[in-house]
Amino acid sequence: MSGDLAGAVGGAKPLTLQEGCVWYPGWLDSRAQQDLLDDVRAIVRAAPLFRPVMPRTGAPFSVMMTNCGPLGWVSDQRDGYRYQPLHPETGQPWPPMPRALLQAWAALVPGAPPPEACLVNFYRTDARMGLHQDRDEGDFSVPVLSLSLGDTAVFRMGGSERRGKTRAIKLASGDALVFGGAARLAFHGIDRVLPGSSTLLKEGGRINLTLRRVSAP
Ligand code: MD6
Ligand code: FE
Repeated sequence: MSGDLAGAVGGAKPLTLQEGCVWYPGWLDSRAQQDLLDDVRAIVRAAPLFRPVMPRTGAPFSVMMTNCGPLGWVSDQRDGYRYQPLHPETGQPWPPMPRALLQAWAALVPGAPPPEACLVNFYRTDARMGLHQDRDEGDFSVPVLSLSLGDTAVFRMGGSERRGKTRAIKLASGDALVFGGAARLAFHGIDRVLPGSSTLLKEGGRINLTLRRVSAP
């Protein structure tokens, strides 16, 4: 189980990428990363990874997913992107959010209402995520908090228009990213995962956790 995050967090100084978007390189130290990985393994035992498909086309994602918290993000061909309280394959409620995630939320998004969903994305080294906005939530005034574990990924971010200018940053294991304010609806995606860039996951690959407030105020 997770230890206390106090003293295990901080890392390099935060960098503002654009208004409302703050990157905290190395926010989790190696012990906190290992503890969070143990939490993720317990989540996956309770709520197995599933492979979402795109609305309408039914094209599978290259990323596998699961969730924890009262709500989880899912997608299928018929009903599209949405949040729901039950796992789409097991029909069971999502497991609770581990304490370390709630502590990260309290530290990095102070004053926000509690997160309702944590989407766990699992990338093998050939997985990617296309440019998208996170807009399935009922309240865009609350930031999304992202935590990364395992191999480094090339994270691309743009502005509020799909065709706008973009920049890329390398998100490494332990990095946190707060996506709020004017950046809350910025387009972003994962260009690629850099194989062999971390030893945290024995088989390689990357895990990204995004904590979200879903309900309208
Ligand atoms: C990823 N992240 O890092 C994908 N969304 O694997 C996201 O899609 C994301 O990092 C909203 C806010 C922060 C993010
Ligand atoms: Fe996203």
